[in-house]
Amino acid sequence: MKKVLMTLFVCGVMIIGSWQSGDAALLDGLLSGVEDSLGDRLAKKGEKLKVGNFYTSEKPNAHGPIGMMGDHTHDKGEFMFTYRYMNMDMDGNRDGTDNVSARDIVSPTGGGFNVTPTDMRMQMHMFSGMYGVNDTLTVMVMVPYIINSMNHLTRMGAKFKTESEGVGDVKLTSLWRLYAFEAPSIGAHRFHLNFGLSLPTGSFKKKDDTSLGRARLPYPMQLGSGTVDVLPGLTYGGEMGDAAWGFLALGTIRIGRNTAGYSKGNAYQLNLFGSYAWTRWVSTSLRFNWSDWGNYDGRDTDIRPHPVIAPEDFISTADPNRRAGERLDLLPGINLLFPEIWGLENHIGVEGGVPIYQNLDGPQLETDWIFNVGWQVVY
Ligand SMILES: [Cu+2]
Repeated sequence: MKKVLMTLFVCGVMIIGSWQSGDAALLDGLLSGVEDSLGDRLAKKGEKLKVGNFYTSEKPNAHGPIGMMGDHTHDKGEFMFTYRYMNMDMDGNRDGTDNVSARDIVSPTGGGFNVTPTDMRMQMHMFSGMYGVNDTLTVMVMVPYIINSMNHLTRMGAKFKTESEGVGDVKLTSLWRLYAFEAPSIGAHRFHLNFGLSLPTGSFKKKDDTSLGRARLPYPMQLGSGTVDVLPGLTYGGEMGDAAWGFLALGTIRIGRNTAGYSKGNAYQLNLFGSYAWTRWVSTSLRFNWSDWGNYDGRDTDIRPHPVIAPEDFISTADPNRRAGERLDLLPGINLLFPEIWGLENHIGVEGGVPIYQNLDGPQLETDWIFNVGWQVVY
């Protein structure tokens, strides 16, 4: 089912991509038909339909909630630098939609594992740059620095912590404006296509001290996928008066396997958000983020936390078939736009939230709390 959805999603993006290449006369005909009838209706109200690749900034909600990336494009020659701090706290385990206690997971009559994670913190410093090459194409580079720490409980009742830190996978993305139209009574509507590559710059061979000595850390503590990942996406953004809203679908498709012998699961996420500008400088937002990610293909034979016991029986995090899940997050946020300083436009965004649904191939650590803050400078 997941594979089917993923295929449909990629096909959809590719079809839209081929429209953009301009040889689909059918779509052009359809769009000009819609344009004509919409134009006629608006003309009766004394309004003119504007069609083209335009975008307005200088509003606190001109950019989406800060936890989203690739939600907006830039005009020719515009440059934007962003720094984000992202924090995710995971506390307690879940199997399916049910909570399971750490004691139960390591009990011989319960889960039967020898060790279990109890909680984890994932922090990320994300540096990104966007540049408007022309009024159709915006390019984006994202460089993450990841800091992970995980606490564990053993069957004997001992506790220990593992940590990993370093650069994650660098992403190169292009955003292609497809279509935009606006008129006073219908607001503005814009569509763009996202297409990117994630490069295997993050380590997937991190080691640390465990209860049984120094060893390669299990899957969730690794920093990168080790594969080149294709990142297709589609974005719609709307705006009317002080309100803005949008939809952003993003996929992650792994190409081949990494040198450790596995590939992480494919994933996709769907975002739906609305925002409202209360003044020229302050807007608030609410975002729903649905994400779905698969189990791994293959395994890393160097993830062997015990010399005799099979990795997937020893600890759940070493099992490539206990990685998948799906989750719906609800994230309120605030965006601030500051007055220009030295010709630079400054935005600050804060977003925090909680999952309202999560279903995991567990036992697996559940997400409890998400916090994103970021500073954007547009030149
Ligand atoms: Cu930007």
